[in-house]
Amino acid sequence: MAVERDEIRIRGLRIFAHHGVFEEETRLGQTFVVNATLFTDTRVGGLTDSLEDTISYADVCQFLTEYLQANTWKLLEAAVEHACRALLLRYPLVRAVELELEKPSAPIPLPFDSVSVCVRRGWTRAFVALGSNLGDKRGYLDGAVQAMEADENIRVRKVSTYLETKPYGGVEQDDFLNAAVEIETLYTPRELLDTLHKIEQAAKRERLVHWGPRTLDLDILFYEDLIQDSGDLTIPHPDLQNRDFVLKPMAELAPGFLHPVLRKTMRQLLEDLSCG
Ligand code: PH2
Ligand code: MG
Ligand code: MG
Repeated sequence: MAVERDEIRIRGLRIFAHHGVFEEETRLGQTFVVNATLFTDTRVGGLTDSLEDTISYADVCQFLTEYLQANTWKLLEAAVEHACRALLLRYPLVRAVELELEKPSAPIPLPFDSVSVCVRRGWTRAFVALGSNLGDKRGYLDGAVQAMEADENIRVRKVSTYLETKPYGGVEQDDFLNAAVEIETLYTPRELLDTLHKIEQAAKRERLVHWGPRTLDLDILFYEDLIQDSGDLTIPHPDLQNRDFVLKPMAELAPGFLHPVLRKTMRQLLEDLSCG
């Protein structure tokens, strides 16, 4: 979500719609005011001077108006959450969006100017490790990539070469097939983890032996440069620097990607491991 620094700003777009907790609000409707900032790269459009190379703000205003009129939510929070998502799916050039929805005539029996909810949502670059050492290994990895592609909250950007690797970690078992993928996702880290677990379960993964044979193992390696340790979800993956079956695919996908804790690139980490 960090790269694009250019902004297309829409201020004061008035939309008559029916969102609200109270029955009168959904029945009568009222005017809402939208402020939107689209984070995108305007460089190409700036140089070609062609509307095809950018996002038409007129189009976005029309889209937001129709979207907020076609649906009804009780909460401003729900309306902005859904509208952000709809915008990000509709306009692939938008990396992130900040959306503020104001309700100047909100039912508050006190003097006030306006109330609003403002959120920022966007695509996050993340990396996922894939592994299989049971059954149709290639089929399980292919299936996992397809399952990620089929999820509209995930865009698969790059898939590494599949590598045959010796089991790491001491358990005697069959060789692995390993890979990594670069994705962009609208999911939070927790939502992404839950989604990957569902894909694993669909591959009939059984957690019998810890670190034992598995049809499909999907691990979050990085979520942009996020550093998080919350029990069952540690990002970056805490052992990736010791695993050549992770570093080789990572060095192929993103050799210059910097490990946010170790402050070394994937290329450097792989070299350290090969030499150490
Ligand atoms: N996964 C493990 C344990 N050991 N070894 C290889 N080569 N590849 C893996 O994916 C792997 C492993 C636990 O997740
Ligand atoms: Mg694993
Ligand atoms: Mg795992």
